[in-house]
Amino acid sequence: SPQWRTPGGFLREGAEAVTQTCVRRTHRIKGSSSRCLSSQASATDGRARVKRVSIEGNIAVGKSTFARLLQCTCSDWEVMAEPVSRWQNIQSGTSKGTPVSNLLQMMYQDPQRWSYTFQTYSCMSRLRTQLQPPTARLLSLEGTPVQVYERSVYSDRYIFALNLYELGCINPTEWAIYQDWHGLLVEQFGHQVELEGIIYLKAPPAKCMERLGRRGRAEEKGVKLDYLDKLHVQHEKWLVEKSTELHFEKLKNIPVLQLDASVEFQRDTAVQEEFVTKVKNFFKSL
Ligand code: DCM
Ligand code: MG
Repeated sequence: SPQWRTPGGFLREGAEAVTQTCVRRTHRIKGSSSRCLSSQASATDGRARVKRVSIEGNIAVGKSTFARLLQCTCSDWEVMAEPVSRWQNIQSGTSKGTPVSNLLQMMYQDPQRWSYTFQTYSCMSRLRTQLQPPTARLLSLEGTPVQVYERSVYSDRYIFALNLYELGCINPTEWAIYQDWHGLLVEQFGHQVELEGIIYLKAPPAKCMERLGRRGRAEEKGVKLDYLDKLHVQHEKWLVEKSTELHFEKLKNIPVLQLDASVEFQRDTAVQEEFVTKVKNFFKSL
C-alpha cells in the first residue's frame, strides 16, 4: 500500500542489523517525506487514543538503531525519523528537486554564521513531522497505538539551540528571536505537538564518540568529544536533574524512561528484549 512507500532518508542513514530484518517485514519506518493518507476527520476522532513519545539522546548514541528496533517489534508503533537528509540537502524554494546546499555541513564548518539558520530550519522541519496526523491504520488499531519520534521540537530548543547559545555560536539577539518564535509555534500548535512521554537513551559521551566515528557521517568529522560532553550535560539537566528552565507546562512533568545505551544493543538480542519489555510497560503506563 502506498502508505508504506518511501522510508525517506531514514534507511539511507546506514543499513544496520535491525534494518535488515525490518525491511523484510511489512511495516517500515515512516520517513519524514512519506505522506499520511488518513483523512483529517478520522484523524481527529481517534487521535486522542494515540500516544506520542520521543526518543532523546546524544549524537550517535543509537537513536536510529533503537527506532528501527521499535518499528520492527510492534505494528502498533509508528516511528517517525529525524529529517536529517533534508538538512543535508536544502532544496531550492522555486524549483523543487534542485539541491542548493548542505546546511548540516555549513553549521559544523562555520557555527557562528550558520547555527541560528540551522536551528531554525531543523525545528521547522521537525514541526512539520510532528504535525503529521497518525495514519488511518494506526487510528484503527485496538491496542495501544503509539507515534514515536526521533527527537522533538523540545530537544531542538533545550538541548541544541540552548547549547549553541551557551557556546556563543548563537548570539543573544538570535537566541531571543529563536525563543520567541519557538514559544509561539509550540503554543499555537498546542496539543498537536505535545508528547506523553520521553525515552532517554543514555551513554557516556566517549561511547557516542566511538559510534560517531564508526557511522562516519562526513559532516560530523570535526565533532569533538568536548561537544558531546556538553550535549550530554544538557540532556542530564533537562531529563534527569530537571534543572533546565522549561516554558511549556506539560513538559515539566512528562514521564521519562531512561535506558542504558552504553551496551552494544544493536547486536545483543537479550538487551533488545529487555529494552522492548521496558518500553511496553512504559507505554502502558502513559
Ligand atoms: N542536530 C543539531 N541540532 C538539532 C538537531 C540535530 O545540530 N536541533 C545535529 C546533530 C547531529 C545530527 O543533527 O549531527 C543528527 O544526528 P543524530 O540523530 O545522530 O544525533
Ligand atoms: Mg540518528
